[in-house]
Amino acid sequence: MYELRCIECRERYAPEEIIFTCKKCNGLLEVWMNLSEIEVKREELEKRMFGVWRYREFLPVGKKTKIITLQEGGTPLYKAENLSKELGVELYIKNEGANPTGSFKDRGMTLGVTKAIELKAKAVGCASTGNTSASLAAYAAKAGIKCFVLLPAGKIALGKLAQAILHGAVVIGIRGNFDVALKLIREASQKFNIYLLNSINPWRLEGQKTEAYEIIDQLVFEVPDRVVVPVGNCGNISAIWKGFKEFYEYGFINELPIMTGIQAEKASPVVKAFKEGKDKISPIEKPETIATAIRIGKPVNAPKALRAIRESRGYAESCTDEEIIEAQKLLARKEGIGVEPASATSIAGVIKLIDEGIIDKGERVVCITTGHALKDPEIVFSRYEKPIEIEPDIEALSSIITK
Ligand code: AN7
Repeated sequence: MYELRCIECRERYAPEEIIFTCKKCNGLLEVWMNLSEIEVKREELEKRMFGVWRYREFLPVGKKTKIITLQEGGTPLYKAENLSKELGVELYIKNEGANPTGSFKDRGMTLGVTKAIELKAKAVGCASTGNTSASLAAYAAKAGIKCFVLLPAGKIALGKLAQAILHGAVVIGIRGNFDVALKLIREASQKFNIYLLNSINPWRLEGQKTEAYEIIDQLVFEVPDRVVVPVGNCGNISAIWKGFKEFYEYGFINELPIMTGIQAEKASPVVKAFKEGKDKISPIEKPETIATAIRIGKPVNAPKALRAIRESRGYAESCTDEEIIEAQKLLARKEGIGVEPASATSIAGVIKLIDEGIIDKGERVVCITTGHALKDPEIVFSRYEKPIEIEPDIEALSSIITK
């Protein structure tokens, strides 16, 4: 049994209702699952294919529902041995770039688009800084349903834009930022019966909570000290925390990790609210960062993220664009893991928090890297060394090799 509940006033709503905020108090909604009805053993889970649907009993879809899946999840958890030595912590990387469309959004979309079909929606839509649109476009294609995506014009990394076009979404550039685009699609989704699949949709987050389940699985049911997550619209960190809490409540684990959210300096309303001890963020009207995925000034799920951070006795910090690029380079060149700038904020955050004494030596830290490096090739061309071009003779080549 599952239903929707308001996180503020606890009002309940039936799962069939298409609703994204509480009718009484306008609070955010979350899916409540009756975990006491679930009966599944660890050994049973371990027999199944590794990925989102391994945890079928914990996912709120009807028993007979047809699942729209691209075999998402099941991403690697790397032990970052070189960086661990350098930083003095036990560092793991949960590489969400290894998902079908190259980001963690796929976990949400398998659930969200399955729900859309269950609710007999004829079209789906989202606003996006890029990855959400790429993912939704692919899952809508698989489901055979129409897809509208609204993107801040000129501010989308090239790979993501290409994916949305490739998978046949109706791609609409908005002359404004993500926050403006989200407001517009929320209005349009009501007016035109488009099923909204931004992370304000609580069903989508149910797919993303499997990031936590998988980390526990991969650490052989041990709990890391800390999980570090790049934060934009605040859906993912909230979903991951919910996943850990559910495995705790179910009895699979008996402790919880510290949640740590990292934002880009000029798009960091959550960090500001956290440091000022506030429950609500003050929106940033003109967020700016090279990490375009998290160029968000009014994160809709901020109340959930702030709770996740507080409940877990966690922390929030921001990093500059320079620190983000340095971290991206470090991960690429010390560990062979290519991630997009937004993802590198988690590494940049760890480095900063070690310096600040927030992260202790020897801590077991899991960084979520949310999207693949190929999403944003332009950043590499503009911020890294240029390739060398020479005449095809051995003299010219020698001078480079022996330099
Ligand atoms: C690579 O695609 O918001 O805090 O519209 O693409 O759950 O928003 C992307 C977000 C981190 C932040 N890393 O996650 C979108 C969008 C990457 C991302 C985030 C995003 P949330």
